[in-house]
Amino acid sequence: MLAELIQMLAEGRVEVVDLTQPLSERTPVIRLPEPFVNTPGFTLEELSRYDERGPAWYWNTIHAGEHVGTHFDAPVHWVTGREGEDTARVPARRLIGPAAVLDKSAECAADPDFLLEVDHVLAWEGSHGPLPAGGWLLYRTGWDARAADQAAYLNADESGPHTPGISPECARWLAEETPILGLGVETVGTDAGAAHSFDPPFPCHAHLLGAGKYGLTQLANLARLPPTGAVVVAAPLPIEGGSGSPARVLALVER
Ligand code: 23J
Ligand code: MN
Repeated sequence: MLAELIQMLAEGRVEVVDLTQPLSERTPVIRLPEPFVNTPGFTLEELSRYDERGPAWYWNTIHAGEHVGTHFDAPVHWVTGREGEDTARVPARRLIGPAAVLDKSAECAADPDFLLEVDHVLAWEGSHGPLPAGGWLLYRTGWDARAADQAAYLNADESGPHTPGISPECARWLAEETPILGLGVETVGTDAGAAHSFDPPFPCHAHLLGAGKYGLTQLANLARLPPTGAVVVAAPLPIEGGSGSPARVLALVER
C-alpha cells in the first residue's frame, strides 16, 4: 500500500497541498482587547551569515508566540482543557487523519460575521456523509485571501474584529456529539471575531479543547481540497508543556 502511495506521488496522482501560511514579520497575529496580554509575532534574529560570527554558515534564532501563523491548539490551551494534553503529549497517530471540507466562503463574503450552525453541518452530511471519526472538520471561509494583510485579516472596527466563525451551539455539538478530531479554520483563531461576546466566550476553544479535541488555524489552500477524501498531516512541534505550536499542515489529495 505504501509502495502504491509512493508511485501515486511520483506520478502526480496524489498531490501534496500545502495548507500552511508563510511565517514572517508580516504574519498576522490575534489582537486581544485590554487588559489581556497579547502574543508577539514571528521574528528572525540573525546569528551569523557567512561572516566573522560564522564564516561558512547562516542561521537565526526564531522568536514567536506559540499561537502565531498556521498553528495547532492543544487541549491545555484553554481552561476547560487544563487537565488535557499539552502539545508534546498529542499522540503522533492523531496527527494524520481524514478531512471534511465545508465551504461557506460565499456566505462569509456577504457577511464577515457569518456563523456556522448545526443545520449547515447536517446539510453537508446529507450530501457527503457523516463527519469523519478521528478527522478534521476544515471550515472554508475565503479568509485565507486576506492573510497577507493584518488589517484586512483581523477586519476590526470600533466594535471589535469581524471574522467568521461557529455558533456556540454548533461548537458544543461538534465537540460533544461528533467524532471529529478537531476543527481547522482559515481565520486567526478557531473562534469568530465577535466570540469574546458569546456565551460561553470563545465557544470553539471552550468546547472543543475541553473535549480533548484540537484546533488548527490560519490554514491556506482549503479551496484546493475536495469535500471528502483528503488526508491531513498536521505537524506541531512537540513543545513539552506547550499550549500549541506553529505547524506545517499538508494535505494529500487524489487527482
Ligand atoms: C488566546 C485567547 C483567545 C483566543 C486565542 C488565544 C486564539 O485564538 C488562539 O490562537 O488560540 S481566541
Ligand atoms: Mn491558537
